[in-house]
Amino acid sequence: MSAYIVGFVVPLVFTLIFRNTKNGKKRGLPVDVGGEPGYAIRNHRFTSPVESAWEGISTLADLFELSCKQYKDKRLLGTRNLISRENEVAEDGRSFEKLHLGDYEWLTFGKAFEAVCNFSSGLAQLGHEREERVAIFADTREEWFIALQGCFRRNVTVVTIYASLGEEALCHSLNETEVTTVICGRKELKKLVDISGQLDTVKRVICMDDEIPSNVALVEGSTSWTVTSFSDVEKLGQANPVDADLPLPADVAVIMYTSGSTGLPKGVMMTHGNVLATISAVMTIVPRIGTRDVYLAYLPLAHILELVAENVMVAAGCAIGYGSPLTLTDTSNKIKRGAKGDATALGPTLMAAVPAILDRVRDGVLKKVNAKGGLSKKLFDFAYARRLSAMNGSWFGAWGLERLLWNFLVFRKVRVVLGGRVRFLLSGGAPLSGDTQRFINICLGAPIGQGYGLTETCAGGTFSEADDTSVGRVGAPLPCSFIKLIDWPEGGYLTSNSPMPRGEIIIGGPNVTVGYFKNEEKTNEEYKVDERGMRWFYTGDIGQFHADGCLQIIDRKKDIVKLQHGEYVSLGKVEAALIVSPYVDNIMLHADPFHSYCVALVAASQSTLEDWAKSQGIVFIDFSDLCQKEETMKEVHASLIKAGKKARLEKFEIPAKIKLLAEAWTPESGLVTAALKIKREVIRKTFSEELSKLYTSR
Ligand SMILES: *[C@@H]1O[C@H](CO)[C@@H](O)[C@H](O)[C@H]1NC(C)=O
Ligand SMILES: *[C@@H]1O[C@H](CO)[C@@H](O)[C@H](O)[C@H]1NC(C)=O
Ligand SMILES: *[C@@H]1O[C@H](CO)[C@@H](O)[C@H](O)[C@H]1NC(C)=O
Ligand SMILES: CC(=O)N[C@H]1CO[C@H](CO)[C@@H](O)[C@@H]1O
Repeated sequence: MSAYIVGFVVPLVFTLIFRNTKNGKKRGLPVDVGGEPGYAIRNHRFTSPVESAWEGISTLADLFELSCKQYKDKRLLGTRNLISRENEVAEDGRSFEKLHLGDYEWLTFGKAFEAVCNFSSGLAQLGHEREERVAIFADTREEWFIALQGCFRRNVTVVTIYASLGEEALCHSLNETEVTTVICGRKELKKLVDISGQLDTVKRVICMDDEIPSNVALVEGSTSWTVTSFSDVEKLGQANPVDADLPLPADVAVIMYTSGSTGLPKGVMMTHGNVLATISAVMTIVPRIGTRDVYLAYLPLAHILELVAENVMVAAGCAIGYGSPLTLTDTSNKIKRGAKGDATALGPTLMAAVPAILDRVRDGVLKKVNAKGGLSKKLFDFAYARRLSAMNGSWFGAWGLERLLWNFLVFRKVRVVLGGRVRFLLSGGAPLSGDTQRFINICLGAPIGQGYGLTETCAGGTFSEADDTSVGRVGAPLPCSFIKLIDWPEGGYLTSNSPMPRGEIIIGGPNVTVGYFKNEEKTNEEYKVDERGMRWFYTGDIGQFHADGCLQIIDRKKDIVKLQHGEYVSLGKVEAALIVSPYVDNIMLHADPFHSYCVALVAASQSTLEDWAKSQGIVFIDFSDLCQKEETMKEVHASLIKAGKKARLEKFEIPAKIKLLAEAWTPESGLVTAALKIKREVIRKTFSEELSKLYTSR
């Protein structure tokens, strides 16, 4: 996954807002709700929260079966066949695995349904009891989805775990949920074997790859695990069919472990009803979604955004082609030179992305344009400026001859990077910067729907409508959610603030999950049921409502620190302002109530810093050496101060001292979450020495 880290997710974005004042369309409307006093908004089209968009359908298993019957011979799940695996040796002697992948091979809805039934029967035949839980621990792929639906047909709760999760967190989640069957890929199986001594409840492993790693034989001898390949489970089920044992809406479908920003991961329990509500709501926001659409699936399915997105595609009769972040485009790291990336091979019309990926697409395009230089750069810049000023009106109003011309001359080549057919992008996981949103809008010619939601609310929350051309906001409430702002006087955020009501965001509706697994205390802290029976989740995020009912995230409660002299510093806000420095790959601001100033840890951007050093004639052994140098630190610090001033930060908000780190922060290193948000507690602990040095040294 390391390829998807280069960019950075801005935790909070304070961007300029281009308001679309011409059409005064109200996207969210005030609503009267129970519970704590506050300012609540609902979706403009639905007066009460949507629970299911389909008559008589109340679980994910029902929905899948309905779609499979309806779209029978249409293609549903596609996977590329592997032509060859090669090792390429780079100049520095390191070797990289490169894949040569062929075309997509498809399962129709009908065949996918058979595969799901077979797997479901096979699971029962292996001896997995209904009350026991299954864990899926793997990268996104076809078998993941089949296994998920197979479990649903037997009312088996699925525990989902990020493939990049560390050992401790992995043990914790498997232990806590007493999982008996783990479904994983070959790579994850190796990890599992390493910790087999600590897993008391696991009895069976189903490996999605047919070749089973060699160290497994050892474990099979010393533990009671049985390891079966996925295809054998399907065969077993096909030969010995077992009747379905369907769940009810209130049964727990998934326990999703989220790599929280602090401590051990928490398991969020979501019922079939919860997930169905979000799916029903998301169906309404993707314009004209239908059987002609093709969706490229590559984000982790262990993330609620992807899980909901794929189920939406099934419900709408779309085709889902699987890919991975490392093979996404023709120039992706793992693609053999000259071979096709996933997007080129599939030609998707719909994609989901996290801001980090979109930032990378943008940086990649700009790099190419700058490298070409000369006339073609001038042309690009000119076309971009023309389109930007045209877009300042309405998105749909921006048709016309000139647009066609620029698209043909300039942007067509950019569009080809993602296959050339993308017509709608769904972005979630973290706020997208306004710059990137505009860039993607213009270069891809496709609107981006930006969502705000949490695992705890089953990704339900808000979503920006396709015709909303503003940037920096996350849209109006989804049809399945009510959004309420409540006062947070300590932080100075009140619903009586003008010009906009502000406060802590709480989310209510049928989408709000039932709570944390085996953690009643935490559940009672963050979830509340009001006197009218509605469940609310307290997000800890601070937002404000615009006049048209759209939400903007402006801060986060626990990221605000009071300095020695009483000034409040919002860590996320400052980080978002400073990360624009070209030398910064990632940054964590640290404020301490016992000091009057802030300090920062900076994961430095290797390419820009090395370029700078070369231009200055600075000699260095390696990047880590360069990061230690006084003059490098000064240069980066100066650039941070400049960025801070530009964003009108107060003096006390700009770090007085910084430490440059040569190593990038990746999910594998545990310093950022799989959604690429920084994990403050972990980073603080890892670099506690560096931090205290920053405060003690002169
Ligand atoms: C589904 O499984 C759960 C947990 O084992 C159980 O409590 C529930 O009654 C089951 N639902 C049905 C419809 O059997
Ligand atoms: C899981 O449980 C086993 C036995 O109960 C214990 O030895 C192990 O330390 C536990 N691991 C974690 C991460 O809690
Ligand atoms: C968009 O229009 C507003 C006023 O209508 C103007 O202030 C702003 O600079 C414009 N932005 C661009 C990128 O043209
Ligand atoms: C599981 C859950 O939270 N269900 C709630 C869904 O929302 C309705 C009201 O819209 C509540 O009555 C349910 O309790």
